[in-house]
Order: sequence, then C-alpha cells, then structure tokens
Amino acid sequence: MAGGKKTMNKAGPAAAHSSHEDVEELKTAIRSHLIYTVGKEAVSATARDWFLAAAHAVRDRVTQGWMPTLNGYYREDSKRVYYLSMEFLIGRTLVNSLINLGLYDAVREALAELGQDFEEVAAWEVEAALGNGGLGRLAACLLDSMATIGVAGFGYGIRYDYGMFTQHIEHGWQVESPENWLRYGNPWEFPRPGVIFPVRFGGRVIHFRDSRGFNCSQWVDAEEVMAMAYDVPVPGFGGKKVNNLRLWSAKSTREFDLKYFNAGNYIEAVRDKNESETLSKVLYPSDMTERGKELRFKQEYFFVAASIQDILSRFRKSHSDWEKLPDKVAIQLNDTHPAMVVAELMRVLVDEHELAWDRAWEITRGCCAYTNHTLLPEALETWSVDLFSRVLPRHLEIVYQLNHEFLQGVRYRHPGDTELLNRVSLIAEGADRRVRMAHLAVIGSHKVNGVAAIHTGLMKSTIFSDFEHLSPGKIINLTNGVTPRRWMLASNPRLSALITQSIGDGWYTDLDQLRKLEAFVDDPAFCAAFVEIKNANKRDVAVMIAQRLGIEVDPTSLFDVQVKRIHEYKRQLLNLLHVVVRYARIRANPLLESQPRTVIIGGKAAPGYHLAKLIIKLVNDISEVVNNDPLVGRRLRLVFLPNYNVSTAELVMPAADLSEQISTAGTEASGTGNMKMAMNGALTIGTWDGANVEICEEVGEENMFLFGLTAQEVARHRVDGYDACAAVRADKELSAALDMIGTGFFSPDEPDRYRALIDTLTVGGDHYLLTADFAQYVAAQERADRTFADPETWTRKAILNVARMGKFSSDRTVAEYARQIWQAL
Ligand code: 26W
Repeated sequence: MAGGKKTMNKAGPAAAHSSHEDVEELKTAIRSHLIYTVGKEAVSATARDWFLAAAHAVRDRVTQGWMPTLNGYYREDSKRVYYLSMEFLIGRTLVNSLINLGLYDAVREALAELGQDFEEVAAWEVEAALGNGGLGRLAACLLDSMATIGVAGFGYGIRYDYGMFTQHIEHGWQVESPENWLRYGNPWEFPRPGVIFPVRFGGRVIHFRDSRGFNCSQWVDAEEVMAMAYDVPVPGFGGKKVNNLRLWSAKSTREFDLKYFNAGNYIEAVRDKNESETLSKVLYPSDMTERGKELRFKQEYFFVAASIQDILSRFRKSHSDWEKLPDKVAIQLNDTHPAMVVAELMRVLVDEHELAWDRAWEITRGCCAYTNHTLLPEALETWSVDLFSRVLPRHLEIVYQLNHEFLQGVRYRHPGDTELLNRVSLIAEGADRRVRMAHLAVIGSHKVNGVAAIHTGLMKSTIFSDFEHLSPGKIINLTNGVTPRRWMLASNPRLSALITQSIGDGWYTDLDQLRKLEAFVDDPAFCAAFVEIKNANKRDVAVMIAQRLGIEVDPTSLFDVQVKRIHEYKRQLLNLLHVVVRYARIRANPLLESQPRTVIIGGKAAPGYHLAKLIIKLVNDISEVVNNDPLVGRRLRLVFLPNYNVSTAELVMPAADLSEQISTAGTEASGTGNMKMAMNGALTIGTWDGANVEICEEVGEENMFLFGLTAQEVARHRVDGYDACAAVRADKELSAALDMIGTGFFSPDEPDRYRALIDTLTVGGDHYLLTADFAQYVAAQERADRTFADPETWTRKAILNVARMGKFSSDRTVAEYARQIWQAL
C-alpha cells in the first residue's frame, strides 16, 4: 500500500549535526545490508529493498544502545515497569528512530549519495497497526516516553499477523481488507525462538491435600499452546536508553514436539498446529464490544500467561524472596483486557509456588495497577461464567474465592446492604452470569487511574463510586499525553525547526519550554513564518487529497479536521449537520459571503457497527453533492480521507486549522488527537469533555471555541428525559438539514438510506444529544469563521495554543505514573 513519491522536502528538525564520517559509515552500512541482508545489488534494488537496507542499518544503531540498557537494569536491579496492552499502535518506525538517535540528516544524506530519495524510500515502510485507536496509540507514546525519561519500562503485547484492517471506500461504503503487514518481513523485530512459554486452556481442576496437610488445587488435562517472543527495541530520545517491547506469537506445541509427526498422523498434526496459531492471527477491530467472543478471551489470557511467566522468571534470576516482588515489579493493566493477570498471578503464586493465599494476594495487589479508558457501558468487559469455566476453570475458582473474601469484607463494614454487595460483586448475577473484569482489576490493584480529570471524576461518581467509598484514594487521575518526538519533531519538521530557531532545542524533552514562544506572539517575522508553515503543511495535504481522491481543495481555506474512530458518541454526524446547514445557506442565498472551508473527516468504523458505516457513506454522499455543485464555488468542500492511520495522522495533524473534538460531554475519556492538533497550532472547537477541559485550562478559553452541554447537564437530561423531537421542531435549520438527509437529497438513488440514522436523533430519543448541542455548535462555528477572517487574531491564538500545550507531553504523564503508581523514578 505504501510507496509513491511525496512532494515535500522535509528538513531535519532535530539536527544533531551529521558529520562526514557519519554519512560515510551509514552509506557503507546501507550498502552492506542491501547485499548481505536483502540479497540485492544496487542496480536491481527497488525502493523497498533500499528501505529494508536502511532500516537494518538504523536497527544496528538502535541495538547498540539496547544491550547496555538492559544490562544496566539487570546490574542495578532496577524496578521494572511492565506495561501490558492488547494494543500497541506504533505506526512507522524509521523516521522516529532517526529522530530519537539524531541521525535524521545523516541517513537522508547517505541515501541521497546512494542515489535514493529519502521520502520515497521511507514511504515503503508498512506501519505496525497493532491497535484500534486511542488506547493503542497511547501505549506507543508511553513506551517512547519511558525510554526517554529513563524508566525501565517493558511493553508486553501480541504480535498479530493481521493488525488493523485497511479501509477502502467503494461507492462511498467502507470495505475492509486484511493488511498482511509482515509479508516483506519486519526489520524492527528480533524473533526469539528460545524464549517460549506454554499457555494452557481447558482441562479441569483437582483438589487434594499435600504432604503438609494443606488443601491444594491443580489444573490438569489442559491443552497447550506455545507463546514465542518477538522483541522490538524502543529507543528513547537521545538514544541513551533503549527499552524493549516484547510481543507474543502463538506457535503450536506440535512444532516443538516432533513425535506427533513421527507417530504417523502428519496431516492431523499440521491441522492442529494451524488451529493453535489462530490465537495471534488477528486484532479484533472493534474498540468497544467483543461480547462473548471465545477467541478474544483466549487472546487475552494467552498474552497474560506468557508475560507473567516471563516477568517472574526474570525476577527469580536475581531474587528468591517473593515478598520483594512489588518492590521490583510494577504491572500496569492497559484497560481490563489484561485483567486476568490478577487471577493468573494468584494461581502461579499459590498453586505453583505454594505461597499462602493471603500473602499471594498482598503481593498481587502490590504489583498491579489498572488504567480505565472508557465509561461507556457497552465497552466494559464481562465474560460469561460458562465460557470462563470451560476455558480457564482454575481461574474461575480463584475469582470466586477472591469475590467471596472481598464481599465478606464489604458485608462486615456495611451489614445488611445487599444492594451494595450486588453492585460491587465480581459476578453479575442473572440468567447469564458474568465476570466483571473491571471489578477484578479494581480489587486486584493498588491504584486505579482515569486518563483526564473529568473522566477520573466521573469514574469516582459513577461506575466506580462504590469502590471510591470502600477504598478512598485508590482512584487517581493521570491525564494522558502524547510524545512530542513523533507528533511534532517527526511529523511537523517545519514548525519544529522554527521553534528550535526561536527558543533552542530544550523543548524536545521538556515541553513546558514551549511557553517561551509567548514572547514571539507580537514578533511579525515569527508570525509570518508560523503562518507560512501552516500553509505549507496544508498544501501538502491538498496535494495528497488531489492524488488520492481527485478532489481539488483550496489550501487557503479553513481546514476543519475531525479524524478519529467513527462512533455515535464522537458525533461525526453533528459535524455533518453543520456542513449541510452551510450548504443549505449557500443554496438559499447564492451570493452569500462565506468563509471558505475544507471539512476533512477520516476514521474507521468497526466492521459490525452498521450505523458507523452508514455515517461514512453519508460523508461520501454529501461530499459528492457539495463538491460538485457549481453554486458552491470555493466556499465549501467536504472530504472523507480513506484509511486513516498513524501515517495519515502525521500528515494531517500539522495541517489542521480547526480541531473537531465534539463528543457528548462525559463520553470521551480523554482524547489524544485533540492534543496533537493543538500542539501543532490548531484551534479546538469542542465540548466540555475529556482533555478538552484541561486544554482549556492551559491555553485559555478565549483561544478555543467551546460549546454545548456540560457532563452534569447531559446526566440531568438522561434522568429527566429529553424531548429530541421538540428540539428539532424548534430549530428550522436543524429540521431542514435532517429532512434533506432523511428524505434522500444526498441519496436520490436510495431516498430512504438515512432514515434509520436520522430516526436515532428524533424518535430514537437522541441518546448522544446532538440536537441539544446543535445550535451552540453552529454558533461556535460562526465564531471560528469570524476569527479566521482576521488572520492576525487567528495566528496569535494558534501560537498561544502551541506555547501552552507543554502539559500534554507523555513525558509528564509517564513521570506521574512513575511517582504516583510505580515508585520507579
Ligand atoms: C472490547 C474491546 C475494547 C477495545 C478497546 C473495548 C474498549 C477499548 C478502549 C477502551 C477504547 C479506547 O481506545 N479508549 C480511548 O482511550 C484513549 C487513551 O486513553 C482515550 O484518549 C480515549 O478518549 C478513549 O476513547
């Protein structure tokens, strides 16, 4: 999918000045890898061959810092932080590594001297899309920051053969196709055939008394799958520390057990092998629900079991005293997906190492901490007791035992409160009894955190309010951040160079230094350069849009960008209603003077989420009509950017004028795209939700366009009931826009296409309250238009956004985790 030439010429922003020797050495290394690793000669090498050769040359440099880092942790017996995540949405690695190593300019020059264009070569890298969205990308940012600030942080995850699907648009509809990202090999990974652990499923539990007279349990007759490690080095900025990301791949035990082949049934043995290897075959492409999917449940346990074995064997190399485990090991659970760690650690300590139950429990809670990333009820994981007992019978017993003791404690403190017991139980009772993974994660952790202040507040007052009363102080807030290396230095080299010229390079690892830019808001030369950089970034995106979609957009128009997963709560539909209103105004008044705008929407829908897919089709239907209506002229364009991924984000974030962050207040835990756009000089139009609230505290309300109901007001509407139909009737522009969509103005070939979608906003009750926020949203858009029409004012606000976004570096986030949860700095 990659490839193709990009038009821009990126200058190295983090120029550790490349010496002549550097360039010569790199040329030699690239040439040699081309021959000895790729097996090609310069005359016949393709751009992809050059990419692989360059990547290996860079990997060599990364590796030089890797062994010393890991040896150093071993020698110093550092406390290790293990970040367990089902998702790591890494994106491409080449440019990022070069920036972190300070080799960007040198490799560029080396390739040029070898007759290769850096941009063209780099474009052949297929990105590692081992994640759905925010949660997976956050994991990747935190890894970068751990290595940068020097935390001994190890990622653990799954090496999916197929990561996030590729999105194609056919006749306006999303069509998914698998992305075989490993087809040409992954130059960044080191397979570790020697690091393999068995993972068991099924079987039964036997109970017996051991020689000491203790009651014991043993899990027997289980099937086995092997987890094999692949290691990916993670260089921090400056290249001093290089941490490790270990991804597990499922391998059949057969492969390690030749006797099955020799016993005769070769075909059967190979079939079996394929079945066990499906465990790491594919990432579930839904960021909200995977209810009841047995394979997903097994994937979760698979990587938990392998990681725990690895963690404990590393600990046992230098320690024999289990009490020390919490002093040496922190395990961070990225949402509940790895929550089985709690039961697994108990099982290993009690059943395999014969620790007393209470001691094991103390140790487990001392190690574990849990991050919650969503309040939406449909995304809170539960697993049926039935599935649990079939796949992990011993773990279910442990969950029951933990629940029994936990509820006993609650009963003791709150006698007679059976409602409370039902609410906090690890088991949701009913016809379909289910294990609540969030409750398991909460009781098994010493700290639980939300990802933005408002989100943490809501966790404490809603889904975890009982736990907040039972263990006050356990739930804390650690606001998300993003790595400025990828999201400024690598993706916005022009702006980065201007900033460095103005304030020096300390901001790379101390983002608060961006404050120094405030001194430049009245400097005409700085402002002019800032504007020109935004325009150049917009021209790059305009070229990309023309190439990919054949749509001409005006790079001087206001670039209004909403890029994120497609979901009702994120309200892409609200954005579209505004587009339709603008369009209707132009039609009603063809001479209307209207600030030219390019509305860009991008994002993937979960393959089974029909309404989200319908929203994508609606974007495309509206854009077809609007973009081809001669009446519109240059005043309005609507673009759906296909296959939004990390690489597209790197191109688009630096080009946004206006960042759309318009979720219903109380639904977006944090958001991180909001941070990326604001630190690259976009103004936010947004609700009082997630990290928008804290961005406002930092950059000032006068430098944003905030609108809409507060989370409290939303909650009140949900309790009191909300009359969406009345709201629609009362607003002429809104009802006209809904009518146009609902009666087929944009879909004459199928006038009813959007009936069901529009119905969710009217007779369906409008759960996400688009109609309640509509008028205020349109008013905020008008404020944005007026401000943009005054370039000096706009530029001043944009510069102040950049200057005041220092808080949102993931370096700050990681430092907070290290001090408040891990005790590791
Ligand atoms: C069951 C599958 C599943 C997979 C992922 C359920 C839920 C999830 C995540 C909770 C979805 C997610 O990505 N959450 C996002 O996390 C980001 C990082 O904290 C936040 O910035 C986003 O607001 C939040 O939606």
